[in-house]
Amino acid sequence: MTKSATIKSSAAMENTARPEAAKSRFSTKLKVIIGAGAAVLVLGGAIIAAMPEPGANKPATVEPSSPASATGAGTLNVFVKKYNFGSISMAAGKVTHRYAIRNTGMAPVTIQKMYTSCMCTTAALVKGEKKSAAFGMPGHTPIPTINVPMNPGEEAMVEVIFDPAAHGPAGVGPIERVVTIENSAGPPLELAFAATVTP
Ligand SMILES: [Cu+2]
Repeated sequence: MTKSATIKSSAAMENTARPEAAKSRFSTKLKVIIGAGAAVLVLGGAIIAAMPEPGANKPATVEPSSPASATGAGTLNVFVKKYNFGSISMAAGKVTHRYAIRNTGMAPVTIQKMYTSCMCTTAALVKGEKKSAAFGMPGHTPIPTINVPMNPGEEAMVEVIFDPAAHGPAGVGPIERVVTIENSAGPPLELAFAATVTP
């Protein structure tokens, strides 16, 4: 497989554009590791997520380096939108889940704000080595603008912590919560989780 053919096929499969540097590193690794198409998506995501990026070490409050309107549209996507913790107990304490989100579009996307639907739940953005503060429910805690840039192809994690004991004895039973991510690409991205809480 030639280098250009590798780039073309991986780009076509994901239907997304990557920065040129990421593409060439990606295809070089790909040739070494495997030529099969099915693994490209998985490997590509893992390699890109593992790569250090210039923006990754900046404070979360830094403005994006280029405007979202530069070329085409950015698109913020999540791999699994709804997660189920199953049966969890108040006695066992807080539970955590990380959602993987990715800019699958052609232009940078800015993550502006993150907040949760209830005071028992917090959400933090983990991008590279950086982790934001944990944000809660509007009205209970301040929800500052964070302006975290996501370049095309970039991934981050949304770390959600749910405290099943936060509502006291009344919190027993099935629950559902939502984490909202306001972003420059369009309507807010909503991540949901469910659980059944026991004492
Ligand atoms: Cu709650």
